[in-house]
Amino acid sequence: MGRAQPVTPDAAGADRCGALGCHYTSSRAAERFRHAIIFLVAPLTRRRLLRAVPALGLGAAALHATVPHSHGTAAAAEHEGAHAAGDGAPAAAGHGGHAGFRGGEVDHRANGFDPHEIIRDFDWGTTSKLPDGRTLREWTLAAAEQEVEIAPGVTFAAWSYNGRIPGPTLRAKEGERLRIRFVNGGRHPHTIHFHGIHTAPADGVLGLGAGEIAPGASTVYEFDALPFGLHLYHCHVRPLAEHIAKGLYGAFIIDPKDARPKADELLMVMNGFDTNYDRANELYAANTIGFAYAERPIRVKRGELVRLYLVNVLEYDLINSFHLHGNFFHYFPTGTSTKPVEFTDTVMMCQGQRGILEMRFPHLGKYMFHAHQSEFTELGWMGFFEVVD
Ligand SMILES: [Cu+2]
Repeated sequence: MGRAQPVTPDAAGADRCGALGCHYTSSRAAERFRHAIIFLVAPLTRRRLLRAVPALGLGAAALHATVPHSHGTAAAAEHEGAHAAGDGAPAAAGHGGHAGFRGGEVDHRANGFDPHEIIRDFDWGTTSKLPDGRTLREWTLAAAEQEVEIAPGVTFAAWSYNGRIPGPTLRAKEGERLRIRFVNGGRHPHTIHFHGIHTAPADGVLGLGAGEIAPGASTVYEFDALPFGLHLYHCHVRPLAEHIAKGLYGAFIIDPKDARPKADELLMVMNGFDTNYDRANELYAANTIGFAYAERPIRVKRGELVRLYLVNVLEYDLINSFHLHGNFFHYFPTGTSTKPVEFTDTVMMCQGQRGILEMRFPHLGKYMFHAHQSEFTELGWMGFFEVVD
């Protein structure tokens, strides 16, 4: 391990990293909205990153040096630590011959969330009865700013709902009354815009209802759970792309009155991270952490019905996709019908599109899933199902 690089004050009073080629300065000089620090030997796009990813994997140290990344406010110490950890660490080989960010592990505890928990974590809120006998279901969501380690050694100055990305997977039953209290704990105005059928004031956009919610302020969104299906929510404050790309989004499921058949239910929100704020993503994932489900496959049972709620919130890329190996699935676009429209192994989605996939695995073993844009796959958006008895 090498020693930490010195951080020295520059003429403008900012802390500047002494590492060769590192343009890092502390938050004192950093532009306030982005609070992003770019560490690069040259302007690096994801295409350059892809060329740098060796066929057999990319270690955390190499990744740190290669991926443009951001540091949060007053992150000089963290930055030093990252350099120190990076020096001389070997690049570990990925398994299976595909490129990966191997050789290190994301600290899910420090992040405050784990994609392996998010995948089966459905938040039913708290319920009570309204005078008319209907169920009222309630949640509180708070926006916050936090550092998230999105790949080993790569941190991103994120914005989150309830400390996780994606935010809580809100789940209700068709026709219930829903009440969501929103508290803005961030330093920028935010909202929650829900997809679904509701009145204009509940839409969570500028000029309607409470409009944009100022830092420290709160509001309540209330509407009926309609229609049944798989929906999403996200912040709708301008610049919209950045408010979404920072991490303010989540899935929102409304179960039909006649419940779907029992299944092993999973959630994947396909996302990406623009770590150098050039409006192109450097890292891709389902549920935020690249390669999380490759490092530790998702266990499912042979012959059991698996229901995957799949949402695309990817910003900056026009399309995303999901492809399953060794199997086919029934596809229910937006989940608004209980009859599938397609039996396929690949589905393509624009931002905001979502759907339910149902499958049973007839054979034991590991089955890959990934974006069928190979570039996204190589930059994190892939994993495995591990079929067991
Ligand atoms: Cu926002």
